[in-house]
Amino acid sequence: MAPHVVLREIGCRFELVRVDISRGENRAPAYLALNPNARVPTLVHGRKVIYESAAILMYLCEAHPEARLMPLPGDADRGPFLQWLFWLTNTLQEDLQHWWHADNYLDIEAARHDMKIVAERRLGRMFSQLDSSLGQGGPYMIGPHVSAIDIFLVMLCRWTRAMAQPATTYPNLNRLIGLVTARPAWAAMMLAEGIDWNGPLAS
Ligand SMILES: N[C@@H](CCC(=O)N[C@@H](CS)C(=O)NCC(=O)O)C(=O)O
Repeated sequence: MAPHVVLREIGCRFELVRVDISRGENRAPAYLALNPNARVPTLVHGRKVIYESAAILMYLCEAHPEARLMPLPGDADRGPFLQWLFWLTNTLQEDLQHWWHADNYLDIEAARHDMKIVAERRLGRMFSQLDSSLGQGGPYMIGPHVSAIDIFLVMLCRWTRAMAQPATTYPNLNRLIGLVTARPAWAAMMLAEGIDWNGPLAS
């Protein structure tokens, strides 16, 4: 979702190729040749193949500085940008993976159940941290201007939709979700992906 929104924000031409995880298409040999992790997304740009959505975001934002979605080297906001991008991808997203895909980590059902409970507790602390950070500055993660961080974070907020305390219940996060989802690039991404905030659109 996040690289897809950024592609639309920067306004470059691209072709979207659907990889249906529910049908195991991410494990097909042709896809594994591009991304041996069997994960989406993967960006193919000429001869370059790039996976990991945070890396794809940086790659796209650097190639299109005019979109102003990432502070460039030398900018005072570069440090906070990198901090949040790495934290979102290696900390917040990891616990979200534990909640959604406990089966990737544990074989025993009871242990998976425990893992989800712990993950949800940890996620509550992380979303409180984000909400408080947004409350002190904002309305975006690195101040008054939207960046790729906000797009990446709102994508991860959607992953909480089935949890007891989804991200929308945190006031400052909810304001950010409203701002990002109101962007035409976000709306176009959701339409093209055939999803809404709560899940897949009925076919
Ligand atoms: N760190 C990777 C994670 C990507 C990821 O986990 N994608 C999920 C879909 S949102 C996936 O491909 N899941 C397939 C699976 O776990 O089998 C990234 O940010 O690109």
